[in-house]
Amino acid sequence: MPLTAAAPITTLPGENKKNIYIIGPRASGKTTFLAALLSITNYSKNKSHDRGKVTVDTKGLSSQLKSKVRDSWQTQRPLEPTTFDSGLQNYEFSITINPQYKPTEIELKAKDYAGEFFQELLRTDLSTQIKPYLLDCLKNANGWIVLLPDFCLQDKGNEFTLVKDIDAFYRSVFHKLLSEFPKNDYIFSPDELTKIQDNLRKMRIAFVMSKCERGELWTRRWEPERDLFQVHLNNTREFLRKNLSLSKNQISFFALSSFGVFSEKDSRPNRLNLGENLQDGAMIDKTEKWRPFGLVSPLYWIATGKRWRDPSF
Ligand SMILES: Nc1nc2c(ncn2[C@@H]2O[C@H](COP(=O)(O)OP(=O)(O)OP(=O)(O)O)[C@@H](O)[C@H]2O)c(=O)[nH]1
Ligand SMILES: [Mg+2]
Repeated sequence: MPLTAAAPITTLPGENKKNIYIIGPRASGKTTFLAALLSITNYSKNKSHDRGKVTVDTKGLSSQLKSKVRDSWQTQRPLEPTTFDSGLQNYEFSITINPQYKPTEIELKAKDYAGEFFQELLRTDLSTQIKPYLLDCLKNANGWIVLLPDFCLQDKGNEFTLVKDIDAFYRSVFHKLLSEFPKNDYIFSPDELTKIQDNLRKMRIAFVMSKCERGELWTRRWEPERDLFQVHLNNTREFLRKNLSLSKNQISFFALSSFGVFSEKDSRPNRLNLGENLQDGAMIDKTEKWRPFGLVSPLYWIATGKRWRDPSF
């Protein structure tokens, strides 16, 4: 007799089926984060404590992405930047927390935006290519995961250059994205604006400092709003907290490293720099010692409104 799949078990009401948008500047680690998250099941099994094991069930495109990043780590060849040219993929997967004991299942559809989006928002002549992506993420998202490294790259023709004042850059992007565009009747129709406003009252936004395995960030990862954002990106943090009509509990701050450090005792980054400059990117150094930090926390918070008990996850 063919086996039928069990219905999703959900212990918290309303948290299944979430549309998540992963947004951030070029090379902030968005695609790597998503692929790392999709690969977390085995790591979770081996984690020494048994508070909240996690399994991630991938299918179709999400399973392809997982393999692509594994290949890139094994061959130490970096991923290609994501582009809008061929349209964006919708990665579907589910996360089950505590599979043996009181399981909570969250089903997700994630869209991995190209970093180009972030930069395009600041142009006065917003390109027609960007508008549908802008509308989509403002109107249909349950949550955004916004990856912000404490250094930031932008496209300049064929090369990436470092943005000098990143705090001001991030602040202007969020001003456009969350304050100006949702009122702009030149870009959006009245019906679109109503839907955007409705969604902005409910949506949760996780602001995540990525690549935090670096020594000066790593020790500050437990209190990310106070010890990372207030220290490195305080104008942006103040703007998000004080100048937007989003309520306090719609915004939260996190720390993340898709690579992590070697071990609890050896906090050297498990990272290989690919050149002398930050622009050259980095690779995981020893895949067999992989211990990512903070992959599940932002998703769990978006889905449930609660902080995940183990912030290292
Ligand atoms: N140090 C460090 N580097 C990382 C981490 N995650 C990703 N990277 C590196 O950052 C670079 C960009 O990673 P991607 O995942 O392609 O970044 P992205 O945000 O998807 O970039 P776009 O698609 O261009 O917008 C690559 O060299 C990655 O290996 C991390 O946790 N730590
Ligand atoms: Mg990408």
